[in-house]
Amino acid sequence: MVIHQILMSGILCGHCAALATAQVVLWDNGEFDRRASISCERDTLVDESWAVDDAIFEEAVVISGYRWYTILWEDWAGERPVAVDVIVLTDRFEKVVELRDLQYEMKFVGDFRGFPYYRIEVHGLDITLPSGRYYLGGRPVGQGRFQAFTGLNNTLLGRTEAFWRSKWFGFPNWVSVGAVLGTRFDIAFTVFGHVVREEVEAESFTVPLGRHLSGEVSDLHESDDRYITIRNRALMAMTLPMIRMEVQGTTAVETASRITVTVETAASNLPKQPLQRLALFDYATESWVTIDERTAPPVDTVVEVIIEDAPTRFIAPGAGQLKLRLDWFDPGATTPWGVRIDHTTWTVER
Ligand SMILES: [Ca+2]
Ligand SMILES: [Ca+2]
Ligand SMILES: [Ca+2]
Repeated sequence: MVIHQILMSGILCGHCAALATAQVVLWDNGEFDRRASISCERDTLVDESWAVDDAIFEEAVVISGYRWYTILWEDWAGERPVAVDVIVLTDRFEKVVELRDLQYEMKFVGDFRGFPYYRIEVHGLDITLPSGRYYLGGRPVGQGRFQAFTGLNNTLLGRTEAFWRSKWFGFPNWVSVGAVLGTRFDIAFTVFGHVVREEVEAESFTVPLGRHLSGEVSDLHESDDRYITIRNRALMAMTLPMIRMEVQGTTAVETASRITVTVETAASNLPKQPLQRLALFDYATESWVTIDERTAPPVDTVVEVIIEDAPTRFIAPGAGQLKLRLDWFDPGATTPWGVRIDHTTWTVER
């Protein structure tokens, strides 16, 4: 297998103003189900307690927001927390970051055992994490009075229940909440942010030119020698390719810093190989942009094209659609010929 890598540059684009950063739900552990809660607070009657629970990120992410539920014991006499803290730990409980005294939004949701509970949200965080499993927590900060408890639920998502630590209560090391409460619980929390890098698989394809012989869209997902095969047909026009395939995918990334297009293809072994051309659809100019052109190889060959020049124009605004076009031109062959496509993918990076 041969690999060609091309770095695209110098394509100018006047229509590619940066779009607002899209925030998506990276992890959702569900709502507070009003069964249990645990001390999670700082500078209240308690020096400090932390409750954390796990979230798994399949891709590298940037966390921008965190939401959880807090019961304010005795309603803090109507006062509000002065700030909140957010913590992120590795899956071995090593601290990645602890952000203190953050601004927050708080909304009354209901009562739990006679005390009000609130949904607290922190936004504007900028925590970049490699893919993996982490423990996260949030807590309000008081002024030496009252108490605060984090709302739990029994979804038991991730790989473990919630964990808790409070030197003040005699638990200086992390313990599972089940060890403290007698029942296993998760924390009800949601993590917001965006993925740093997304592998986008083909969702659909069409063969506007040529005859589709075999293969379905899932054959494009892996380099596994399972192919889409297409044979030539008569030329529709001298200027058009004999074989054309268009592939579509969808990304959650709205503003990309880089798009890498990877294709693995081969053409019949002919006296003269056809020209293979790759193009991406530019949604800003509504036209196709050629990103690679080469003689089609007779054996499976990977072509990787890196687009760093305003790649966001290749993503449909709002819908997130990507379109790739593969063309093969008349090689002047007198016998039937064809191509096979083993793999097409986009890697979209923020
Ligand atoms: Ca969990
Ligand atoms: Ca192959
Ligand atoms: Ca394949």
